[in-house]
Amino acid sequence: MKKLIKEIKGYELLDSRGNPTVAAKVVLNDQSEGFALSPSGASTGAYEAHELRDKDMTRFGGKGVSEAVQNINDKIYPALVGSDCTNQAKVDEIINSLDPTESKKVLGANATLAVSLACAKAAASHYKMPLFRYLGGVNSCVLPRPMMNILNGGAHAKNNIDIQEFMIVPTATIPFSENMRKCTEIYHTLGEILKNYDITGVGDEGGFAPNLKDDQTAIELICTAIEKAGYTTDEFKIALDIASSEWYNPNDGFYYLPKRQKKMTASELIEFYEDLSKKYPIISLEDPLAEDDWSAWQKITEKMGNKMQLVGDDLFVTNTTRLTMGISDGAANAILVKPNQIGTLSETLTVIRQAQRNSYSVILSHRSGETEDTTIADIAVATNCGQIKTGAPSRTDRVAKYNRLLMIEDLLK
Ligand code: 2PG
Ligand code: MG
Repeated sequence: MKKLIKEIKGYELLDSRGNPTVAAKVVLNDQSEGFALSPSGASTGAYEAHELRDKDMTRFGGKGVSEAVQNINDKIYPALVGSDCTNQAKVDEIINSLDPTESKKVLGANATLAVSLACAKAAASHYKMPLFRYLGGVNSCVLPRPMMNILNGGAHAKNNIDIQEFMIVPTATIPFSENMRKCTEIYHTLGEILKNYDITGVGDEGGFAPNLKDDQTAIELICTAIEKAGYTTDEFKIALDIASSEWYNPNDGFYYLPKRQKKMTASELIEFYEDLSKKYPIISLEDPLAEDDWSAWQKITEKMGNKMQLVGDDLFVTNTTRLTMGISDGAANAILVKPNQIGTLSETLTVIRQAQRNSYSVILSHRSGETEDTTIADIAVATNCGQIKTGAPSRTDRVAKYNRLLMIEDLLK
């Protein structure tokens, strides 16, 4: 049969930070091919699936992925050869059956994801379909609103800003290309404004990385950029990824902001967010509280959940078990979806369905260490999730996803 898997090969390639990453090629009997790369995070959640690194200090400072690549060639390939590539659920079930651990510790989620996505791409190519169409069928029609990260801090930049991501979000849902044009204009306007500041270049996701008086100043400068570019804060809102798990000490329950050297309680943080949301046009807060601070998450959801998108990234790690806890505890009202946090396409699609059934918003997301792989753009359209987070309009690893969406928009016309 033409759609059976004939060959799988793993590769050790590089990501946008110059660290090794896993890629996989899947070839079918009819010579259709799929190729995919896994990304990698800097501010990873404690409950993410396991990213397998060699820890051999004589190669890439210990970050090599040759073992994960070997797992593809020696374990996954023999198990999948001859399987029907168009049965994604079965493919992913076979991959998962090779690893008895919940977190994919044996194979590495970087190995499993690359193969899982490459299978889907080979199947799409077999049917001569764009990936989003293969995954979503005729119902794939919604281009996502970009949550564009134009100012970087936290673990993604060497400046003095503690909040990790400052994003602009258009309130208009369509057209995608117009939203992109306007967001890009605001990005460049911000760049002009920041020429008068102490700027350290750009961060991992292509956003500017200035040193500023405080984190609030970043929000003020972005509001100025929106207006200077000719738009209003009714047309463009602000979203923040606080990435506060990076600040949290589970032993004493305090949050330590490393750059400002500030110590805060969860209640003080919630007050700070309430205050910010009164002053600025903020519509979305990601990881405002830490992955283990469930009671504080419940509190913020109760207080702010009816007027604000509260996004669980480290909190949910694209995992149905953690999302189930959030749903039953009333924690957050949105989920960030990163396929490499869970390690297969099927599990990614399952958590998206679970979120959508339970009225949690879904945002497809890149990682801070990215590649030219654009699969998240296709998944966003396939699932009609409506929002994507994939960095600034700067650096090819970020722009590749936006360009893919521009091409999908054209295809859908
Ligand atoms: C996040 C991501 C992507 P990282 O925290 O949302 O922006 O960062 O990949 O470093 O976890
Ligand atoms: Mg995050």
